[in-house]
Amino acid sequence: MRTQVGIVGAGPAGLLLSHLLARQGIDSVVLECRSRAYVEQRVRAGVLEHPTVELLRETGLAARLDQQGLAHEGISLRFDGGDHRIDFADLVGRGIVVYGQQEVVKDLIAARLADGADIRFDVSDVALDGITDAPVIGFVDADGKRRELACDVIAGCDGFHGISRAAVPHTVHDRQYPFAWLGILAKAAPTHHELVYANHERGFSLYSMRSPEVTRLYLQVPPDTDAADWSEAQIWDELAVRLAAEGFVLNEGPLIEKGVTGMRSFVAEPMRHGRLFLAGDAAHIVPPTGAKGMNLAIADVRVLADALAEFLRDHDESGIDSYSRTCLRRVWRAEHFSWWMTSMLHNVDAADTDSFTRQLQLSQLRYTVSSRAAATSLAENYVGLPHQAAL
Ligand code: RFL
Ligand code: PHB
Repeated sequence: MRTQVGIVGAGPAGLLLSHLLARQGIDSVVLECRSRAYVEQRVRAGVLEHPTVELLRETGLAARLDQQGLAHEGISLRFDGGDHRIDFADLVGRGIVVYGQQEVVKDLIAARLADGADIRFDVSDVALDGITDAPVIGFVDADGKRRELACDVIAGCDGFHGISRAAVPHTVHDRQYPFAWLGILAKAAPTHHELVYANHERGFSLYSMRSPEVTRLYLQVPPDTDAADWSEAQIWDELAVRLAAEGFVLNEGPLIEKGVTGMRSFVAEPMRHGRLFLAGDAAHIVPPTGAKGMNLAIADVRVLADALAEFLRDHDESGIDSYSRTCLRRVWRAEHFSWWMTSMLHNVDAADTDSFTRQLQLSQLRYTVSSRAAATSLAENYVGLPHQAAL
């Protein structure tokens, strides 16, 4: 088998890269170790930044997004018993769209298959070879046969637990947080039309949604929490306490999903070795508080698709040579924003609610909601800095 770009991983990064390359006349094959049903059902991100939405529109991927996505023009920060809206439309003239990551993945798979793309699900034993000059990806296909895919370049879009990162000699920047998120998806109509980020002395809580029928909610929990330890009743009681605000009603409903997500900041530098390029979670992770993970994966592959097209079509290496540097500037902006939101909103010291850290958090929150300059900074980062911005 031979292709121009061998892509490992059919998450948002790998699938969008394949789509963007095809638009520039470049062939690719996508290898995914999970089944199609699994990647289409995996519940993850929900917030699409403005530049992400624009890119999906420009590249013909937004038909369902424009019908079903929920356009939001702000978020609320809730703390100290008060609710404070950050008005994105007023502050920066742009908003976000709430649309599940698995819906983006479904749209991408449908578009690629309609275009005759070669996406192989259920592959195993993926191994990368010849990275410095003549790349070959070895794998066992769904039918059990061992195959080799020769390619001009490899894109490692295989997420945080993939195999690609290990093939790039890199330096790691890593921070783990002393808490996790217990997330639920509930068949309950949202009662509030925007996201609520709540700083509460019992811990952070986030109110989000997926559709007019489905609410998505999160609770800060200790990092070693087993989701099974929380009954439905306990979850609803705790959410009611942490999200409480005047006039706020929480609709309860049966749970569709329940899981615990760890919190981590992680960057591997550089994002390229020879003819292997890392993109998305394979190279970097942010804690979910800033809603940046999928958006960063999408920004990476936009840069990568252009760089690879120039290289493969015009033999111009300038884009592939600057790929890692260009992406890492945006990555570090998102790392900072996500760390900042996380630090401001979580209870880092459950034993001592009068601590120095707690007072700093409350001061930062009061400043953020009362100063137009501070609120604008949050809004500009949250809705997403333009892909072309000098960062
Ligand atoms: P993915 O989505 O992990 O896809 C990688 C794919 O590679 C496959 N794979 C392999 N395939 C072949 N061979 C191997 N050896 C392989 N190893 C792995 C995997 O099966 C998978 O299909 O990475 P990608 O494409 O870089 O996309 C990144 C995003 O998925 C991630 O950043 C976001 O989900 C993070 N995230 C959020 N991002 C946002 O932008 N906004 C949000 O609101 C948001 N909320 C979240 C989140 C992540 C969460 N969790 C569960 C981690 C909320 C949560 C709870
Ligand atoms: C979500 O809806 O899943 C979501 C929203 C905002 C975040 C993280 C997750 O910051």
